[in-house]
Amino acid sequence: MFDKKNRWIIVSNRLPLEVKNDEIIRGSGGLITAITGIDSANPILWAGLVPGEDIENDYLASLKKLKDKIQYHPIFIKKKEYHKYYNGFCNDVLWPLLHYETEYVRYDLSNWKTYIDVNKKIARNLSTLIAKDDIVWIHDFHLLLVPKFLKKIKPNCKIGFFLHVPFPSYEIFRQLPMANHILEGVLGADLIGFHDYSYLRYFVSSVRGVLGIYPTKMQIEFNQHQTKLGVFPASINYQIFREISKSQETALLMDKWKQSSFEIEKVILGVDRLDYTKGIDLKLKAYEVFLEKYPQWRGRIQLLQLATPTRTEVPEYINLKNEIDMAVGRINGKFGTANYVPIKYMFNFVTPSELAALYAHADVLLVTSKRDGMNLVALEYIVSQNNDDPGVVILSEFTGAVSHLSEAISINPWNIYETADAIFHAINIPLSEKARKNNIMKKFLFNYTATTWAQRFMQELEAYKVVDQKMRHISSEENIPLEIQTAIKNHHNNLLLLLDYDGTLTPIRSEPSKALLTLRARRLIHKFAITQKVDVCIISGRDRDFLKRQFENYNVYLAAEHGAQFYNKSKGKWMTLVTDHKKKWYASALKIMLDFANMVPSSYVERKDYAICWHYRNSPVEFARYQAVKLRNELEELMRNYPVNVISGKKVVEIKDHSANKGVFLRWFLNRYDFSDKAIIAIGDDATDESLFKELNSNKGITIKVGAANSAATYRMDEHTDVLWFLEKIDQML
Ligand code: GDG
Repeated sequence: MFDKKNRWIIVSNRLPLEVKNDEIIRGSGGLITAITGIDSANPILWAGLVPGEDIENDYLASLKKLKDKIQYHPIFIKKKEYHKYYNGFCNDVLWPLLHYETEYVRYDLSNWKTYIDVNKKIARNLSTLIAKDDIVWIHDFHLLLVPKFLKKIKPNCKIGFFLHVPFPSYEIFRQLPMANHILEGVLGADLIGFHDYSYLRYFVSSVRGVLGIYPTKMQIEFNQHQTKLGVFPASINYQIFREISKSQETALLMDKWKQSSFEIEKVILGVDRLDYTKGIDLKLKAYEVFLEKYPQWRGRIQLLQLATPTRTEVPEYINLKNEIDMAVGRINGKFGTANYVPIKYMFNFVTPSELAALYAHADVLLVTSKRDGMNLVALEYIVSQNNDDPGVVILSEFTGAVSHLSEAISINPWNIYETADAIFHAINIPLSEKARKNNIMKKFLFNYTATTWAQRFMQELEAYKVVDQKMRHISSEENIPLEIQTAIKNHHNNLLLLLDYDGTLTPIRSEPSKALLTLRARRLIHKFAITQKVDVCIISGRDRDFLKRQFENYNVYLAAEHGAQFYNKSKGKWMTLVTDHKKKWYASALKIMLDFANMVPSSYVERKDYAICWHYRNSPVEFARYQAVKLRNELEELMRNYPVNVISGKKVVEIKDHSANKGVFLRWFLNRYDFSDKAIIAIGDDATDESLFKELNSNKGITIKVGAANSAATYRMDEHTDVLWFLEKIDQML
């Protein structure tokens, strides 16, 4: 069981509360139903955006008056910014794409930028709220980048993410131009939850295809951070729906409904937001087919469709509304009589009691969603049924709910003939069978409530072991940590800088030959190199020719191939530090690697003096990754008696002399030269820098890791641009 004291910070796009004329109004929708249904012993703080100008004071004053178990934390945002982020990106790009409706997608670069900014803003705002044992649970596609931004600021905080909508297949998702950013963003979470296993599977295949990462089991490792995946179907608060359905108000409303339609024997109900994903058009077509095929039911059956308004100002939605209005009019015109209206259609919101009355009144609930993450309406309908005469659910197979509502009649909504027959079947099911079906599903929902959903998710999140990041964060938004400043001052500004190259002094490029120093970096290194007090040593996996070209005229030490070769700046000479075993393994390893280079398009072999690399960063991901595993196995098998290491890096397999190691090099370097009067700082970004950090930590040096991954270093920075900022700051100090 989990700790009931921990506060849950729930984050969603909007807060579920709006202030109108000094009054707080609660919103509706699936996400709100699921979250407000949670009855938890843990204190909950719900954070979300509140768009509007100059509304802070009124909103906060109204919130103060609100009596609620949940605490609310509004994040205020200007309407214009909200519009670009919410309508411009969430609803014009993500919503249709995630629901397979790619023809509705409208890209606009500036809206994407606003989406990034707003996600960043939310993460920053949250970071000021989060206390030590808080657990953060972020909801839905509006906030896909928040996990990454928040993890950066709060690496020790447990962050969960839940997707309320479907995750589409890779072939759809890959169309998204910013697919990689979206995946990288959400992978900042420690746990990602989906309604259905199929969504999880598609997510995994997209991670594989887009990012080229191979997840193991239910876990993904990205940037050395582990993200767990899980299936947690959302649910509703059983008690609340039971209570409303049994209330007097609901009973009165139901009587009213019955009186107004006393000649109708069967009522088919539809409750959907008027959205193209909900398939109301297909429902109407199927109902029309039903009335054609089963004329005996004309005059005796009615479709009661509640379509709640959504995005009413958007052209696509206006068109959709016109289309539905016309179809309803046409069917009513075709089959209606002076006493009979085949479709009762409401484009409106109803109160919870009115909704409960509709649920209780209807004989069949018809859900024809083209895609629907879950569909809570189906769950609400089941729970609201009267035991004496329960109704039947016809449920689209494209909803998440279909996986656990075992007794619903499952249909493919595109097959309108099948749906028409399903209606006929549903209204003819004997009472005992309807009761049996309803009991099974009701029992399931009695035990599996919104609280169970949240507890299961949070339990799993709490069990997640956040790798204890004791590393202190160095950020260009603050100053250089005092301990570093003191260490430099204590050594009278004498300093030895040990700097990795790729990913530290330059960004990682898809073509390694293009990873060159910027002018800013060159100037800095030059400035350090001419100072008597500062020594610089570049320690890289690159070969000596490359380093020579890059640092030709600088007075710096160079360690090439992870320290296999060393350039002594005072003597202007290179020396080899590893024993030359090369003759024994080099030629056969090269032959194997060249074979792989011939086999995998755009892959190539880089020959160094004491190492060989097979690079596949520009090759077809799946195929190359598969071959990389094969190559590694083959090299390990065939070279097992030689003094070599085979390592897999970022889209590279490398075989190298085992004594070429940055830690080993550093030990030699510090023994050979006397740096005891200098403060020593090492900065690096990849796995090969870890041995260097460990060695330097035991020599009381300062070690700095670039990137979010766990590391032996004492400090960490976010990216290579922070390294340049840091070095400039040091330069100013000297
Ligand atoms: C998203 C996903 C997923 C509707 N009209 C009225 C009203 N409602 C309430 C219903 C229900 C909710 O809104 C609709 O929930 P759904 O789950 O059916 O759909 P979305 O809003 O699209 O929700 C969905 C859900 O998130 C949860 O994860 O299931 O797939 O798209 O609770 O009762 N409530 C009131 N008046 C109305 O007129 N009072």
